[in-house]
Amino acid sequence: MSWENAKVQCQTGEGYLVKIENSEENTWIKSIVKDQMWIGLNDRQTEEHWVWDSDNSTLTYNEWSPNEPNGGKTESCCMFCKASCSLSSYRWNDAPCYFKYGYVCEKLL
Ligand SMILES: [Ca+2]
Ligand SMILES: [Ca+2]
Repeated sequence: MSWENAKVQCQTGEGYLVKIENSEENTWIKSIVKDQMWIGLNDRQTEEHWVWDSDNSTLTYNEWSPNEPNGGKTESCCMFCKASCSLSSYRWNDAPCYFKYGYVCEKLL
């Protein structure tokens, strides 16, 4: 589904699109990623100002794919990609927010 729909879907479960704060969390999430999936990172408000949707915080860690983000104003939502980015393991890519991917929610217990 689209990034926006994924966001709503996470909120319905009282969570949010995942916020990745460090390499340990990133590695753990990659271990459960099965397909291309949205995460909470986006620059929808201000181009090239990437924030996590859950709390509007900026990046403390990133694992962008080489040459990403590259989409300018046409790509403002972040997802895990592998084959479509010609990679052998998942890394981050900016993509058009209306593209339909899976998604990773996070919920505080
Ligand atoms: Ca963008
Ligand atoms: Ca991109």
